[in-house]
Amino acid sequence: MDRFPRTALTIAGSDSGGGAGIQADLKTFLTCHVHGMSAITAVTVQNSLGVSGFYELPPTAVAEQIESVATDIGVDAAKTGMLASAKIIEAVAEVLRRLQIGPLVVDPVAASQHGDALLRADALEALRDRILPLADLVTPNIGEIRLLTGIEVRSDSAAREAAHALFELGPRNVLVKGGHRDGAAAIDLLFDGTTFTQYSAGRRATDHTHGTGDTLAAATCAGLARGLAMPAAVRAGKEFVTGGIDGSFALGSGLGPVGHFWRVKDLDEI
Ligand code: PXL
Repeated sequence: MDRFPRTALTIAGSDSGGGAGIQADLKTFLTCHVHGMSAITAVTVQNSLGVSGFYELPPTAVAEQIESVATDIGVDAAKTGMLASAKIIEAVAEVLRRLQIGPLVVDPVAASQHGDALLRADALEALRDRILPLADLVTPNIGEIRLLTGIEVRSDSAAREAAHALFELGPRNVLVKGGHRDGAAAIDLLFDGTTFTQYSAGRRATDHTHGTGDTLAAATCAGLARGLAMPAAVRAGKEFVTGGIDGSFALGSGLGPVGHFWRVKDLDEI
């Protein structure tokens, strides 16, 4: 390894409540031992009760942040989260492509856990056509799969059908997340166009799951930045988010966040 630590870039929205978005990504990067960098796409106004609004950055400001860090510091892996609008998506896709930034994890964020929109309705097509073909991994939940493919994932066979349909949209790997499905286990399915790999974790009885999707994608991105192959990076991501859900906690009067510091040692001594 020529340089330590490795670097990871998140291209995402700010969550003022600190549980999801850029804030979740940077905390995850830290605990997964990579140097985290950020290109902010939008600033949400939110707390544990939901998102009451968001302010987009100009698309050029988003692209310039990416170009600035990529051309000086270097990016060992990147991830996208909330991309907000078609114009931001176009600017992000252009710079990612031109500077050949990757490996790239795409979390196709469309809405918050409360159901508040984080992607404008007219931006879905741009996400599908401009960003997914650049992805080394796309990590949709069942709601995002419905939006992107029209497939309703209620069974294992539908999960496989969705994986095939998403793969046809251009990413090198697809992770169909089962966290929002029923069942005793939260099963995620990785598909590389040929082989399926299953990742299972017992379902946790908690409502405090704000930021789980971001955390899984960021931890997987950190694994890729550190040189792990895709199946091992996803395993590391799943392990990290499962520990985070075990360590999640109530905060405010709504949905509490994933506990990002569960792997930090000696907390009592600080
Ligand atoms: O968890 C998806 C997500 C991504 N990005 C931002 C968010 C959320 C959920 O609330 O606020 C900025």
